[in-house]
Amino acid sequence: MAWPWLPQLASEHGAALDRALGLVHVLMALLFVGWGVFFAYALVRFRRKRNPVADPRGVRSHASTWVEAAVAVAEALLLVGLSMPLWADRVERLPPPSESTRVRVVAEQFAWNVHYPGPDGVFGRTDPALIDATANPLGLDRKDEAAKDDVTTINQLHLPASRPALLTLSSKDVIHSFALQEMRVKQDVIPGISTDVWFVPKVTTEEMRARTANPEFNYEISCAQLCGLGHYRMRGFVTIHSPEAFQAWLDEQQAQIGESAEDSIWN
Ligand SMILES: [Cu+2]
Repeated sequence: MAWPWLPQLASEHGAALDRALGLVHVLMALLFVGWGVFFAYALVRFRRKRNPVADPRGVRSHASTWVEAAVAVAEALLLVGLSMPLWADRVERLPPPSESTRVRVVAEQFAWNVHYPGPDGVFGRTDPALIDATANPLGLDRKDEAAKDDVTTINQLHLPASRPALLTLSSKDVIHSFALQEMRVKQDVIPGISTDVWFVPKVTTEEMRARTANPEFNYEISCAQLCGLGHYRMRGFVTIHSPEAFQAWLDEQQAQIGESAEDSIWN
């Protein structure tokens, strides 16, 4: 079931979230119409002219009890049958790191710092003392063995399609919120806490450009939490590649580290 008012969908779990969202709205619409009709009925049926004397016994039928029970059952089904399994799938059943693309994303006013572990699969050491706002916003210690092959970017997240992306989010300053609307991902980023978030991108940037007939289309990371004066420009970009193109991008980044290491201030 696709709801025409929702943004394009590009992740594996998104369809189930959209379905739950739609069903909750359908139930709420039914309740809204039901209560509205009942209100209008009560205004006419119990008007003063027709009921000069109040009836102390009130309602005699049990219809309203049954309707209330039906609403409660529907709400319980939506919560326990639909929403809780979806939530558990997001937060309890993380994919194994060995089968995922692992990325650290560190939010700050007003940018997204992206950190890949490189071919060794180990994130290099970071140290707040090494942070330099322009040259080394992550405080990555390039002297650490595990850090030598690490790739970092600012506001540019690259991921391969059809493989779980396992992101670890943290913040350098205030509360931000990491939102990828086409992936149906939104997670608050809290200073002092690392939060894992995962999804499987299914549609590459190229495919989405074709689907939307918009050659300029880009997936965006938006900050969904008002985080300061520059909040509006806290915007990153996500490129979803085919697996081969992603590897090519990583290799290219890798080669650049080699070049810049020669005149690097950290060596
Ligand atoms: Cu922010």
